[in-house]
Amino acid sequence: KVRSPPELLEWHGRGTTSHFSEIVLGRCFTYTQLIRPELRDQDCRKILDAFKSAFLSKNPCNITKEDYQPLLKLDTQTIACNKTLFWSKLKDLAHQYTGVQQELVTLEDTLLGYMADRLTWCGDPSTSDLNYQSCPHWRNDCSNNPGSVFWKAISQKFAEAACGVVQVMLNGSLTEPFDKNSIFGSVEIFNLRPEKVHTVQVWVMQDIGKGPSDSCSGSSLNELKLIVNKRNMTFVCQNNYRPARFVQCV
Ligand code: 2NF
Repeated sequence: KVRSPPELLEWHGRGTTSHFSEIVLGRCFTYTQLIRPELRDQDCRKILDAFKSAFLSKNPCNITKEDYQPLLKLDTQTIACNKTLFWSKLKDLAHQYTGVQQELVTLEDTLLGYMADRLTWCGDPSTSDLNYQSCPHWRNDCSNNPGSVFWKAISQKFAEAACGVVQVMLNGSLTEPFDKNSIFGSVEIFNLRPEKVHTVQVWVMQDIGKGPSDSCSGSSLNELKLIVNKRNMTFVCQNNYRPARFVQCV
């Protein structure tokens, strides 16, 4: 198939990642055989099929959470209490930190998050192929695209499963470390179960070399505190949490 010139691209976002199916299948085997061998009996081909069935041959602006339910049902992984780490606008630092603090788990350290991290995917109603040319951009085209709906669905499930104390890493170098339109601010925080989660512990991390800041007492973090308290959970906030400071790159 000849690549269409840029002006004829259907959507404004990047197309499906080359070798999408091979990458997802390979990551699934890496995860279930090497990273979490307790999941070695998971059927990666079945997982890949469920993943692709969620969006293939469908309008990529009309994807729903229900499309991903068969995939989510195949994932039976559980996460221990007190071990969940949410992040917003600090992905790299959150992952550097879980790299050393290995019992903490971000969404990208779970099977589905690991399989999909940094990939793009979409299909088209007129074919059963992946669209490698372009996919809807979540701001410029539509929000109900395969990627956005996937991340929201698995973020919701991840939050619903959390228990005990949950950790949150936010970016203190932004004027609004807590962004109520982010996935953390719109999906994860509202899907924590107050019956199971007693405390939300926030670490507000600032870029190295920036002067002292006290984001915890700022209005953005206060907005988060109000949401947490209103949902009957305890709010704890710490600026530049020391153990995470040590893994922060200059
Ligand atoms: O790509 C991921 N690994 C990913 C994407 C979306 C959400 C992970 N998440 C989960 C993680 F587990 C975090 O706990 O949600 C939390 C982070 O999401 P966030 O929206 O709070 O944080 P940002 O740094 O603002 O965004 C993370 C990535 O998601 C994209 C954004 O462009 C960035 O690549 N993103 C944010 N909101 C949307 C949206 N509504 C979005 N992509 C599509 N639709």
